[in-house]
Amino acid sequence: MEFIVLTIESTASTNDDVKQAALLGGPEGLVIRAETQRAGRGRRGRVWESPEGNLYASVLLRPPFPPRDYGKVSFAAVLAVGEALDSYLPPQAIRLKWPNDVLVDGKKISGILLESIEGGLVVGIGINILRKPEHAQYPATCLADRGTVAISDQTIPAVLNSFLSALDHWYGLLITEGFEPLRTAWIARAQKGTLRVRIKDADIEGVFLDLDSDGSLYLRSPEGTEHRIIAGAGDVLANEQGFSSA
Ligand code: BT5
Repeated sequence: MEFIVLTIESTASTNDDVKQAALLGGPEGLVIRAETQRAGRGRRGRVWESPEGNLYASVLLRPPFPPRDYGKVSFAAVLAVGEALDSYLPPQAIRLKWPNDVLVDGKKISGILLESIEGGLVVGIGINILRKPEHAQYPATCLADRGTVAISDQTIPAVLNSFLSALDHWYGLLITEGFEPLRTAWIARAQKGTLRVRIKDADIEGVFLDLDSDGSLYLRSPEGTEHRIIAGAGDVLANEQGFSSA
């Protein structure tokens, strides 16, 4: 895929900018990156803190498959973030947490927000490079805290470029071969152990068992019951390190 990257200084949310460009007929592969966001957002209306020094970008995709399968693209994006960060962190430091978190030593370094639009999908990523929220509800980290490579002016564009080539790879594979190769790669890097998931008003705690062929999570509760949590239906609240993302 051909990516066209536009970099702007400040915006409300790069996801909104790409959505607007999509409505005007923007091409697949359009990427808008901002140095800072005034109204960066996470899932379900949560705030994504977006000070200068980090990566904030959104990519426009026009998947050749039906919207019911769009959720699988978040696994392509998560795998791509993991790979983009690999060369900056100690081996094994990165873990992928269901459904769409990237953790370093159990702390959140990145967030992914997928929003579908008529005829397309906006994939927004935030990666903490120099700054992390000091008072986040849950532990957060940034590359500068944990990285093994010095950060320079070139780090943000370089991380974005690696992310885009890895996204191209995993998204391409999803189109040509289906979800299975992504499922296998995701499980290999997954945060396992005990997770807690909120479904509507109830919390379910359990040990990670598997990822289903549609991206759903299988957990076994302490009483031995197996639960299947459909991607998008629940948020993982905590694992044994006490990390929460909801
Ligand atoms: C996410 O939401 O993790 C998705 C974040 C997506 C951000 C990108 S930036 C480019 C594009 N434009 C946007 O407006 N958004 C996308 P969620 O899983 O709901 O996590 C949000 C929670 O993470 C918050 O409630 C905080 O607890 C925490 N948080 C906020 N800012 C953070 C940061 N910079 N680093 C780590 N954690 C953060």
